[in-house]
Amino acid sequence: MFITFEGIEGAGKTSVLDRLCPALSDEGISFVRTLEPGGSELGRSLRDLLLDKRRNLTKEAELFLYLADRSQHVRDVISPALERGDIVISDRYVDSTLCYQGHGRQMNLERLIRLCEFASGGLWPDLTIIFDLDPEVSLKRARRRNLDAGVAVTQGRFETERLDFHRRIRQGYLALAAQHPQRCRTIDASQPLDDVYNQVIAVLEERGISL
Ligand code: Z5A
Repeated sequence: MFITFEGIEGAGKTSVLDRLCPALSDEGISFVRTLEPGGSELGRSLRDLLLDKRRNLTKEAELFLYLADRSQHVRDVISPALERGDIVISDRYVDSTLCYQGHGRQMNLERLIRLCEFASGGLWPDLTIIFDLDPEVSLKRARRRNLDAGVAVTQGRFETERLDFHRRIRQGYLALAAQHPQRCRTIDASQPLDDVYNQVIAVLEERGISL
């Protein structure tokens, strides 16, 4: 099974994965935890390029770097793990391109879908969990996290974007969830972490993964 976690920045995906993965290991479930950008060896270099806001990438250059990252990620990491029978859980995948580049950067969605199909070899997730919350709350969380980690509050390409950019991305995720009700499940990420985690566990249980 190929599972993706999606949502706006600071929505809590990493925090839930940090709890979920040890629980999967305790149950003896074989899984691979991965992420985009940066899931493959090449991807780690691309991630540095992509998230460095000093680079002033054009939106087209940014898009093609995300697609290059995805192509390598699918071939080197995701497909081999699925072929072994492992569960793959990726922190971000195709829907991030549709929402960030499509809704956020306002690039043509039909074209983006075709490019994502091309880069991923047509591999779509079986289940996508969308962490939904108000961007004002999630951006505060992300800034607090950066302060706690001692990195610049505005570190990263997207943290300096205006609030309406993040609002468009949120709406993009909600639209995707409505379009793909079989694949996508939306959870309320504004709740305390324990509750968010329990919502994720409930979705996984519906799909036959019991923890
Ligand atoms: N991107 C793109 O544009 N196009 C693409 O195709 C792809 C990606 C694949 C990757 O950034 C960026 O790439 C991403 C989209 C873009 N940019 N943005 N924005 P990243 O990998 O560096 O970051 P991210 O994926 O956005 O994750 P994040 O910022 O690390 O957010 P998160 O993992 O969802 O949140 P978190 O780190 O778990 O939580 C943030 C803070 O909130 C932290 O201090 C937690 O302790 C706290 N937290 C978490 N949950 C809670 C709850 N429930 N209550 C209170 N506090 C909480």
